[in-house]
Amino acid sequence: MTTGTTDHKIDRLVHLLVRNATVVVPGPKIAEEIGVSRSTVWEWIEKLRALGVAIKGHPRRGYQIEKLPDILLPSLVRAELPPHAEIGHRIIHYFRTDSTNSVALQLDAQNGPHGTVVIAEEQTAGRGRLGRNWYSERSSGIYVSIILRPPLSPAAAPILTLLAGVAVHRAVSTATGLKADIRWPNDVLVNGKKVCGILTEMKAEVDRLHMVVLGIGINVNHSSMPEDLCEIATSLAIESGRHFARLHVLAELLRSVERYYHMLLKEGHAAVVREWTAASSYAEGKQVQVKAGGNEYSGVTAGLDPSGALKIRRDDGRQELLVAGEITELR
Ligand code: BT5
Repeated sequence: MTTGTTDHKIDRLVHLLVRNATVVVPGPKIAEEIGVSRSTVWEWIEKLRALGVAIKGHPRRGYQIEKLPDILLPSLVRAELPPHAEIGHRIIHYFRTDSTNSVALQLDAQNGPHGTVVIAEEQTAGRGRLGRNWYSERSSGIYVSIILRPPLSPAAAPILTLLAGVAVHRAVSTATGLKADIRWPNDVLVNGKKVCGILTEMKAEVDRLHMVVLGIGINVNHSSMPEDLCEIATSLAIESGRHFARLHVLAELLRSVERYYHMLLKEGHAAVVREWTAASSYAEGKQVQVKAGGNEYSGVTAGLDPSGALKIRRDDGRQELLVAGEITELR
């Protein structure tokens, strides 16, 4: 259980125990059903226990799962999605990998069709924008990359980043009841601190997008953040004092991405811009410091243009249209 994709037989083992949660399932029956030896079943049960999955029992009597494990195994995630879901119809799971975005970008159309989702319990080299790092503590956060193959031109890429922000915003609000905010272009905040970052990457030709990878990292159950991040970052658990089933938050997120993706295809960019504007306190009238293309200045936000770029009225009176860059609130 280190770097390779998760053995689908482990997925089946957990699924079998979850399906039979009310009874003790005999070891030999498990071994037969998933096609491995009894000693392998025992070994895997031990590994799963080490990962915090509560399983009662022993090799002779059998095993019983005590509660739904908070591991984002494909069969458990799919069970939370509608039967005909596009996003998540194919799920690739790792206990540990370098970066789910790097994995997703390597998949061709056959192995990573539209809607494929790559998930890791832990990333050893999680990436932010511009070569920055994403802190990816094991089993505390959601580290997921969603592959889209939209019938759109590369010019639509920024709107897909905003779409991801809107989807996370909604999923976090629905799953936790916390009040979330979006800081342009892609940070989801709770109480002014970052709980989620989004890294959109793509493969494209001049006029055609081959693939867009929406990489989403959400801090869910971290009980504290590392010292260098705690001023700017937080988790859903820290802000609410509660523990959340990552499985539910992730399922909510995948449903939400699907919903907004269809909204984009049906109603166009304006619908995403509208949703983003409604969800973000940064859309209009926010006093901000801007860093973009080597420049730094302050100003007030003045809404999104139809492509998703952010309008800024600078303090020196000039107007700017931000397509990339960073903004921070001036208090
Ligand atoms: C982002 O970059 O916010 C995009 C992060 C995307 C992460 C996901 S996880 C799944 C997928 N696979 C990947 O490899 N990546 C994606 P950016 O706007 O550049 O912000 C990075 C900055 O946020 C860092 O320089 C830190 O200051 C801060 N940061 C790092 N880890 C954080 C965390 N876990 N929570 C909040 N802030 C963090």
